Amino acid sequence: MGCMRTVLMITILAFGALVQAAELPRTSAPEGAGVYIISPADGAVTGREVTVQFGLAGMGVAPAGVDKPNTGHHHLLIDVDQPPASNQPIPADDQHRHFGGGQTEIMVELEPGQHTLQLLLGDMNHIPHDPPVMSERITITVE
Ligand SMILES: [Cu+2]
Repeated sequence: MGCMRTVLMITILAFGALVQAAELPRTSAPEGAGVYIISPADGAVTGREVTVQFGLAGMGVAPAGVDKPNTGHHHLLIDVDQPPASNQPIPADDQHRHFGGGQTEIMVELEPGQHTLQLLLGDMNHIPHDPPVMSERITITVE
């Protein structure tokens, strides 16, 4: 058991070094930039089809791949406990949804129960800005 833990620790340390070595250039975010969920409200009780409206202050929305200063595109993190690494492209899966078309409102279908929602802006390459532009994490109950 102790041995397994040591191996795990070494693996984690090695992975950390690898990630650092592969660090990608980041796009800086202007001071005071912020992203927030307009709707639903924190603590809201909703149906299974949830319309999420994205708010952005101090920056503009641009589709993925568009190189324009002080812009980015939205990513919705669903039930994500640990925000993704800030020096790597944001993963793309059911829990990390990309809106590379520049969408500012979307509809998601969620299973009944409690869910958390959080927004994270990404640059043209899907990498979080420096510093990351991330919203508060809200909790909703889907009935
Ligand atoms: Cu993206």
